[in-house]
Amino acid sequence: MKLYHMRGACSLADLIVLEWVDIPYDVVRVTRDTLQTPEYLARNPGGTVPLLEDGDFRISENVAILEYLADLHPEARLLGDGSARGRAQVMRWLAFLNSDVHGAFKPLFTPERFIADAAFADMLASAARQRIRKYLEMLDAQLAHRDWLTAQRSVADPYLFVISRWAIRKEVPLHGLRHLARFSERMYADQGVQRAIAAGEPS
Ligand SMILES: N[C@@H](CCC(=O)N[C@@H](CS)C(=O)NCC(=O)O)C(=O)O
Repeated sequence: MKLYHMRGACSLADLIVLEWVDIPYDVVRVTRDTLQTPEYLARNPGGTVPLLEDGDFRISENVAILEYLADLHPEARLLGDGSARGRAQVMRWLAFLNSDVHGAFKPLFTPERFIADAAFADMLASAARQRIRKYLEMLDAQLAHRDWLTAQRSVADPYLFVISRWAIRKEVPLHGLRHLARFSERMYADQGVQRAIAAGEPS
């Protein structure tokens, strides 16, 4: 299996899941520039990571990739406890992270796509940080009485881990979000997470 990954990107979530389900993989490291080359766009017209190639099967979109990897190894139970309700709970958090929370970071990563006048970039960034802070409060509350977003470890957790790393990098205020902080510590202590970071972001 091949995973296309960009340093610091949401594709780290897929690397973590590859580690958790113990599938051998190769990382293809790309940059924002590579993503716009005709060769890459032929593979993924969206020009984004992650992109997964499994033999002759190619799939983009993070939610689809995470679900695919988890489905290949149902014994790892990364999509809930096997019940329709368990899976729905995992998908609920994954959808929220991928659409709302991830989307709210876009003005911080690529402000030029949202605002032509750089003079307003600070206002845009500050509004984005406030929006993200609200989302992180919801996530922190969800973690108040559990170790993971749902009753057991799932594909939603590596996505949240990526988001919490972004929040630090982009200076989103994190004061008081102690459940989220503990969640990050748990993830950093996990050997699969450590291997995924080493594979994707070698120093
Ligand atoms: N809808 C896509 C979005 C993925 C996405 O935004 N990836 C970012 C990295 S986290 C990316 O490739 N950005 C490159 C760019 O937008 O130029 C998905 O969920 O997989």
